[in-house]
Amino acid sequence: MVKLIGQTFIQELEKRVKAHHTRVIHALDLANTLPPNAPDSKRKALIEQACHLATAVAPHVVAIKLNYPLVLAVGLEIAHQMKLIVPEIPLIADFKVADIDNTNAWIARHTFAAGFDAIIVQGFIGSDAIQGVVQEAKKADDRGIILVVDMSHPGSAQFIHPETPRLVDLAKQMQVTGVIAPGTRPAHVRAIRNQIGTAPLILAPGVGAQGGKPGSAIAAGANYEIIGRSIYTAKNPAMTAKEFAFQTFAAKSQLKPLPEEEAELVRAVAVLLHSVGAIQFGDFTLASGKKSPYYIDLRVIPSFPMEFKALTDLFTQWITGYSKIQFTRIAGVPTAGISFATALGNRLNMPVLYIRKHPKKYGRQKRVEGILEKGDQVLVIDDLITDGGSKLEAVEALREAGAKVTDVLVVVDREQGGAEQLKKEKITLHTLASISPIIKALEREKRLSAADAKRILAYIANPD
Ligand code: NUP
Repeated sequence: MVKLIGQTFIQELEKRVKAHHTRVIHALDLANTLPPNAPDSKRKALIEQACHLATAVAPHVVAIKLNYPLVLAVGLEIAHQMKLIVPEIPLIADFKVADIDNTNAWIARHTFAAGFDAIIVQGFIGSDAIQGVVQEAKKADDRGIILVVDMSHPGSAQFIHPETPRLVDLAKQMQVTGVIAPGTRPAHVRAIRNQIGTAPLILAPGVGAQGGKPGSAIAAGANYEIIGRSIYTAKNPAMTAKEFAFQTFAAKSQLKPLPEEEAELVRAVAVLLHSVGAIQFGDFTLASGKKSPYYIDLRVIPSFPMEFKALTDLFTQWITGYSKIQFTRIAGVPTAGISFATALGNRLNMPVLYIRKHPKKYGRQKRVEGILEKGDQVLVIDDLITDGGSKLEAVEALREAGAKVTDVLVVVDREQGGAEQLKKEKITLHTLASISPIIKALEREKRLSAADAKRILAYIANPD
């Protein structure tokens, strides 16, 4: 196990979670009450006000974060004062340090000497500049370093977010205490958690005033939510902090998509299929001879490179974001599944196999093409599932060839009993989107009239 910088800080926070049932870090940003060049008496009064607030919220928060405006207004001394009044509360300096190593070291030295337990540092400054802070943190009895790898405001999308994966890699490599991730975008928090592993802390600001829903970043994998204005501007900050404490503590880390993520995934799949004509509405006669008011043909998707890439992105997002499926190889079911499996394997850098419908008439009569090694766990990919027949044939061929198979992932489930059939063979079916939610999404997107949607949903519920 890697030993992160700032172990004491990590343990102090965790102790407070257990003792106080909260995962709130209060951003105590009171500075706007003090005009520039205010007399000393006013500054002292602001320190008192901040300490008073800290005492009031202390039972409901794991830590307090102070930022530049307040420290610039009243001086670093505020940390010392706060430590005298609420010594049990860890203090985080939100200085988003972003200078060269030498300057950063000085900033960190003053900050830790003032009594702060952890400091927030920008990731984009690079490892040498961060190292300046690391050394000071170690000298000061192993204080915490929180690296900014993404931010909660809209502008983060411009420069920081596109670099988040590299910044997360840097955070891992430097074994920092934790990272800042946007509480306004739980899906980003989840991606960061998946990449960074379980040990480093994720602190998520943007909850409350900036629109993040309390508990949603925690559900996506954050350890703590940073909440400022919603608490200190409340009529009763202590009571409000207590409510947030309850909401954050009650939220549990979930692996399945959050409702809003699920809705977005379904919407994205539905619009993609509809825009390339992979789902059509009318009167169709299926291969079985039965009539259907809709027809799905996902084999057209690879003919649209942009949409094919977007679908591969959705598969990747699903696998890396929401699933705990373990696999060492990917196999495509003939014929449509083969192109999806190939694209996905390429994206994930995983070996790909495919299955033949019929064994080769010559040679070794193999049904599984590609290299399969003993004990390989294979994820089976296909475009569509109806009753599960072709998936079961593929699973049988793979198992005969020595593979372990427990999961099948498809784009669309036609909701015709496929999942139940697979379950009998101890296979779990995973789907990007099922047909009913797709129909509802297309209605919401005004690509299908309410009357047609109703008729199709009725058919799906009762196809005969
Ligand atoms: O990405 C970030 N977003 C953010 O809001 C990184 C931060 N450090 N912050 C800080 O968190 C911000 O400066 C403020 O101190 C706090 C959020 O406060 P509020 O929006 O809840 O009032």
